[in-house]
Amino acid sequence: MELAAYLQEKREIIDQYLTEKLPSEKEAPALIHRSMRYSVLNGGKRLRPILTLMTAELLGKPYELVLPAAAGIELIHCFSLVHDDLPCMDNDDYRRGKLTNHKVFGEAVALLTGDALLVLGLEYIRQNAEVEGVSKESAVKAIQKTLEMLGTRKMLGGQIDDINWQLQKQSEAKIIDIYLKKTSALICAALEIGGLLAQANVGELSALHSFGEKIGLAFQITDDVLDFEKDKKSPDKPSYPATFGIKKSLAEIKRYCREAKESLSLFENKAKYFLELVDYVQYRKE
Ligand code: GRG
Repeated sequence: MELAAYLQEKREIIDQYLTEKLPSEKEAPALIHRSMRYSVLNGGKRLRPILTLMTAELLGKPYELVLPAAAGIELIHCFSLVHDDLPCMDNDDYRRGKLTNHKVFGEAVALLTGDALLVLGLEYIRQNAEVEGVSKESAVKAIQKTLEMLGTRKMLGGQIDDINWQLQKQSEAKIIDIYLKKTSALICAALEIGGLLAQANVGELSALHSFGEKIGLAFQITDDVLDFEKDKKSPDKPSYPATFGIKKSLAEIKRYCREAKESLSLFENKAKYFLELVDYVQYRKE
């Protein structure tokens, strides 16, 4: 199967799971449930949960083994986007081509929607312990890994550094540190919980972590290049391309993509879709 068809198939699996499992808009308190569904069922690429499903398959297990956890990771991603868009953070009006949550529901509801998605995301990951074939021990490890990747030393820490990023030039090492935390950490969680639930060994887990860090960096710099090219006139938001220029950014994306591929060498040709996904990240235009 071609990568595009594979991604589409997996995206539909995630979308169907979330559509069925998220609390209905009719269930009280209806407002928060409507708002949660608004910010989840809105056409995201589902890259992170797809990585969780892909990891199970890479390890020779069916994707069903990790489906609740994959959906949980997507809810946590959606939570981070709702909060990131708030006026007190990035103050964005649009997300996934639609008005941001706070533009539709107001700031108080958006804040609580993010909270609700985080809590429910963690709950879905916990529910993966009930899937047949998953050991309790690996389920606990998956929850631990998720919490580790969300805390102040990882994703939350990256976001606080990002919002305090002043207009003055930051060192390259500092910018990379911020990207590793705010973007790579959740991608690493997506991969590593897939690995833990599917009984990956220590070497495989470490390869998945390294892949997540590199692909996360390439993904975030590409995201910033696309933003920068769209809105060159207002580089009010500091970023890698705003600091180091497009040419260096593209060279670094290429390097991180090459290193991401190298991280998976122990999986040999089983990692075919992962390697093709790296090319997709390197050349994506949206
Ligand atoms: C973890 C407790 C805790 C707090 C989170 C708000 C926040 C703190 C972090 C935000 C981090 C953030 C928004 C990083 C940007 C990551 C990024 C490149 C998002 C875009 O991802 P895509 O392109 O989006 O995969 P879609 O819409 O396709 O899902």
